[in-house]
Amino acid sequence: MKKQKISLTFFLMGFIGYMVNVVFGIMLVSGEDKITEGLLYPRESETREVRSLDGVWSFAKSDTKQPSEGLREKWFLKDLADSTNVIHMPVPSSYNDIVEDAAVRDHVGTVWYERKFFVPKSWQTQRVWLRFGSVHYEAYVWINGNLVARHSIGHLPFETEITSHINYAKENRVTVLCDNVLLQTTIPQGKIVEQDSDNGRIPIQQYTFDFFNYAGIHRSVHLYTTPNTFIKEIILDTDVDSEGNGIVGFRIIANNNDTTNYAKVMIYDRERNIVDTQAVDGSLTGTATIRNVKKWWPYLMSSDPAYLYTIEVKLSTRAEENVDVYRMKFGVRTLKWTNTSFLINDKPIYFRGFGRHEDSDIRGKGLDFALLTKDFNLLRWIGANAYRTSHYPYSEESMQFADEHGIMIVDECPSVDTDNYSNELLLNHKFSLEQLIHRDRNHPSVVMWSIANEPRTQKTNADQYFAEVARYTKLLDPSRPITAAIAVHMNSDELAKYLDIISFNRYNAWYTNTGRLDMVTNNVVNEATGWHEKHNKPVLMSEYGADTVEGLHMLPAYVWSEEFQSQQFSKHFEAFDRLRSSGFFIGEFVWNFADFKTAQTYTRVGGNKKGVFTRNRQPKASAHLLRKRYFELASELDNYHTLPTNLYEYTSQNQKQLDRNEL
Ligand code: BDP
Repeated sequence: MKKQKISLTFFLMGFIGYMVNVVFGIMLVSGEDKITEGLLYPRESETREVRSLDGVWSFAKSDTKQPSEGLREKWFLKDLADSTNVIHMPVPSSYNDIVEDAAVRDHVGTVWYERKFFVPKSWQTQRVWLRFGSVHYEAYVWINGNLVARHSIGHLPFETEITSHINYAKENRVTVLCDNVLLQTTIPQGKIVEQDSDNGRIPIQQYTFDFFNYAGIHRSVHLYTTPNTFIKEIILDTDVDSEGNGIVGFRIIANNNDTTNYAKVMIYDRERNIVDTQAVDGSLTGTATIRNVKKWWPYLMSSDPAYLYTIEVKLSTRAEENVDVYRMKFGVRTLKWTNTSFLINDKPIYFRGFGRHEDSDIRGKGLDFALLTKDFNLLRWIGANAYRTSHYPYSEESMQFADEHGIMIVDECPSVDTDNYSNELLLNHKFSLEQLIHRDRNHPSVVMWSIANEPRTQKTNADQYFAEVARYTKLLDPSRPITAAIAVHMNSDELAKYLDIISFNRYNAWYTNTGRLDMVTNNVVNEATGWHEKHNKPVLMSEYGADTVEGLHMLPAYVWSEEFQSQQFSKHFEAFDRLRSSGFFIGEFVWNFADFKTAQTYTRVGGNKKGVFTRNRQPKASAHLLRKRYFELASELDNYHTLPTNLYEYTSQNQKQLDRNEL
């Protein structure tokens, strides 16, 4: 089915009665047949060059009352500064917190970005590509005034070939229009309402999800080259045979689809030794074997976790040998699931992890390598082995970090609080999963797909809707189980039956029975048991927690204090241990790794404070408690006995004996 759609804000502005002069006319967007192509992560090789366009761009916010002004006046045809006032804006970053102006922070609608660049003459014989790691939510891109790309759904990459639009003899200009409007048919959903203000009637963006709707060019922008004939995709499918050899199925897709292409595939181990070489032609499909493979294990589940190999693909055509070369890292591991357990390399997984956000001060959701590195250091420090990319796909760079550090990922699409089911929403939801799976399918760290967070699965049409989302996800990737973080009561939920693993979010002693630490443990045990009994599937708790202001201490424990968070965690730990002994419970994820910004409401003091770390990544008291538990679990479940020497502070000579008795 083909569908016609115009840009969100333009649609919206028509809707609320503004004068619209849509420059693009009607854009075609198709439905299920929309399949992502290409998008290999930009990597240099002897046949490819990569250039970053990150840095300081020019930026202009549209006037909320004249949202289509820039399009009407064709700002993309000349320098942005010749048409409007521009300011400096870093890329990558959200734009919201860079300026001391609430109008920018709370802007609804379109903004403009622009920068200049040169391309070396040597690129003239190559194809040139422009790639965005993510622009939230909808993006239009012009090169030297020509519209070259359009993409919607934030948190996911897109690219386009710009070879024929490039000037080799002079400067080039890239202009980006970014639209942050969320509607009932976007993923995630939002709603625009018009309200009276002191400055007249204005559009307000409403949304139910609990994180700030940051917008802008959130991830890196790259220019890269490929030869004329190039490797468009590499799809891996790994397994381990009964003798312990790694089986690496690979499928290479070249852009020209020519059956006379051929390729040489080499597999290297971590020490750069060649462990297998394969020559393939025609279909470019084959299988490599790694004798005595070193499996990819999660952190603390092996003494040598996160082992990665490198696959090197050299593509040749009848006319030219080694026309394109691409290398990428991969891991070999198996996943299996039953109605009570989830196994990696035939060993049961017990998740000890977090729900998280891509969020920090100043840059919002902008990619930041210092933050990324710090976060992975903290994950290791605390002994976690997993996190969920709540509530949208995280950066490609973070997925690479997860592979390298052995952190298992429950990879979530951007559907949060899914409601008001419609065909258009369904198409966009499926497309978000298609783009996500296309992007992340080769990562060993990705062990599960999460198809939604807290969808309203008790509502009319939820059953039919999620039957289709689940079917489609499994069709795209049968090798990983699917889950969703459910908050609806099990008696009214219509989704869990379609999942392989049931995840549930519940805030005992916080949103229910606030402050009652004596009403946590049994409730958690009963709810998890109920889910298992109803659906006969493994169960994990995907969110629990309490808002906590760092430095607030109250004895006896009182909501918002550090004591309360620690004690509420501890009550959950008791429940989890009882559940572990009943055999179907496979993991615990604290909400949240760090404090994060939300929309302004009277329930949030400077944002959501359920972090175990502050927004600035400093530990609250609960972090130390959680660290003990996660390492103790690693020791008990995964034979990991090299515990950090500073896990317990010295208190007395008697302590060791007491600890031993307790363990
Ligand atoms: C859950 C949501 C999460 C929220 C959390 C909370 O999944 O996004 O941040 O509640 O309220 O319902 O802290």
